[in-house]
Amino acid sequence: MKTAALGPALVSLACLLSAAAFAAAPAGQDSAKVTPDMIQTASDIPANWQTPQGSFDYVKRDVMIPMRDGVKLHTVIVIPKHAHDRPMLLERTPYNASGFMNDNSPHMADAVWSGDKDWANDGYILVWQDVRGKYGSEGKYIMTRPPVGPLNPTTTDDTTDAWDTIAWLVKNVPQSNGKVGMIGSSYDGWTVAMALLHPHPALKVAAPESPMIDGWMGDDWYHYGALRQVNLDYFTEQTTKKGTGESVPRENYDDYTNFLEAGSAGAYAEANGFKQLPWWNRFAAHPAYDAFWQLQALDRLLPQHPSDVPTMWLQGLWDQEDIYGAVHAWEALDKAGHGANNHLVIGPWWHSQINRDGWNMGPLKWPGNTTAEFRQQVIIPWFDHYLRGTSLARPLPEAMIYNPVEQRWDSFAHWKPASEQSLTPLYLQADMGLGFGQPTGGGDSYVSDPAKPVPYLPRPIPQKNDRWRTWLVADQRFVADRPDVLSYTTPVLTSTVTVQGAPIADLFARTTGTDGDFVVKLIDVYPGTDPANPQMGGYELPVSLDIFRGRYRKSFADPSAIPANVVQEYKFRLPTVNYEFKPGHRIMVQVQSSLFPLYDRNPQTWVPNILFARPSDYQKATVTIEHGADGRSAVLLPVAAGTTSNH
Ligand code: PG9
Repeated sequence: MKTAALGPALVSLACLLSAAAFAAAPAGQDSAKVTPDMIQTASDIPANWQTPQGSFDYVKRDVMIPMRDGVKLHTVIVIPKHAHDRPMLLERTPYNASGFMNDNSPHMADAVWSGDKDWANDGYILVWQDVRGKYGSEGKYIMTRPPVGPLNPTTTDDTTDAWDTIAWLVKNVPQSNGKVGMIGSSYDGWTVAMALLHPHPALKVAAPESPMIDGWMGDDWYHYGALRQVNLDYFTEQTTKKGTGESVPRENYDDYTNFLEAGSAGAYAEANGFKQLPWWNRFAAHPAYDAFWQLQALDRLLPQHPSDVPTMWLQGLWDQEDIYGAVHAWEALDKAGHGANNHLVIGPWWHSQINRDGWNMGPLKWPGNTTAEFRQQVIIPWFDHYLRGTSLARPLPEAMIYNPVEQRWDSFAHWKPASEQSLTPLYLQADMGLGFGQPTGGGDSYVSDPAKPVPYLPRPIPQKNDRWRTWLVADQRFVADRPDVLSYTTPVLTSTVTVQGAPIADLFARTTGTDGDFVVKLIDVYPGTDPANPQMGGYELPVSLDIFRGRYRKSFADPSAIPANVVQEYKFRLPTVNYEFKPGHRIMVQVQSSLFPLYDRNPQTWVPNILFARPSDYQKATVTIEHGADGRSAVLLPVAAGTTSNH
């Protein structure tokens, strides 16, 4: 009361004082008088700053597009100035639509991020949208929200949101020709694939790039049941905040140490607060390939709802994040009879590299900028064909796969899905040999020690950095001296072995443990010296590799303990290749039982959920890889017809 009563008196006192302040300038310093316009008590930041765009060659619109349930999604639309009759390129993202304009240049092609510059130069209207619940969009965010159905009892998903967005765009962007193409890589490739489950009629062409298709089988979360634990950062980055989330704080520079000291992946996650994250809790309750995973696997759903939209399924040969998705989505559609409008493209790239420069893949250098050339000469003309009616110089073949040895694109009028491949076994042999001849008896053993797992990169391995992008082409000599890595090698080749398709690892192995992982790498061993390129002398280049969790050898949905000391077959598909092993080179197959810390450690004793294995569960095991009467271990190669081999 007292303060309130004094209020007006205080105000007039303040006025008197400030009047006194104006008057109080020292004699002779009249120019130092303080006037009211010098004083600002409100914020210096205007509520809604608008950059004058008069000189810009584009117009940017920030809009909220209403979905069928009333939720509004934040969408950025960039339109070339004076445009009319232009196609629209739509990308739906959880990674901040506003960030795709990452420069304030008045020129559209300079203002947009690297992946869209060529599209801007071609005159496209560019549209980026925040998915539900992320960044500027309303609604609830759900990680790769499953389609409406048993796992999603609402009326909306990323299929309906894409539909509603396209319906709005064709009505509300008068500069467009009413035709939309969808594009995007990884999560944004997943949103393209989701749109294809029931596409709006104005969606005329689509390119899911490195799309996440089956997170359990071979994309971001697991590979055949082995957890990709370095992706635990993704859980927090994506779901701790509506905007950019936090990454997990690190005690040590070397993630090998961080994950080893934590114990299990579950212990690491929960020590870092993950129990607060609904996505982690759902994830941790479903370590096997149960209904939770099966019902959201897009390579299962797409053939049930095939679209007529011409679609380019695109990924990298060494895609370190989503190497499974595009190939499997394309195969599933092709096998179900929808090959006519679905195409497969595999470039010599790391994950999402298509949107950046493509001069090289780690130490492998290409004769040109493979990504820019592909964008300008293949994908944009192909989109133009469906969105602007322009003719194509040549039709897109069923599959286009880069041949990294000949350094050229190979076109395939009929690319066989893996189930139709004919395979030639390349057998593991005695004395660490490798060859196409029948193997002679025996087996080789190593001790797999969970206290000393095999690293996937030379240590120290910091939290994801540039080495992450190219780890799949790392020279494998860094593990050659480890006693727990078996390296089988052919003699020097005298003729070319061409491999086109998906190699299959077919191991016969026994272990003293009751669970275990198997890593198989198909490697090209370069000749010992290369005067033109000295650092490639003797290089051991992984051509295709993957990991398989032994408990799933009989069923991905119902894991079972491995009977100790009993030979079991572990058969799993490796990533697709288009490769030539040249004369003077040797082929190598490496076998090991861990790939750490990218994948969590298998405790090697049976536990119901490996995510929560206790420290005492982690036990050494002696693993024997058979190549005799007890089983002829091999990598089954899709050797191209016409290839000759001397071994
Ligand atoms: N590979 C990332 C991802 C996709 C989908 C789910 C989780 C992670 C990405 O680059 O978007």
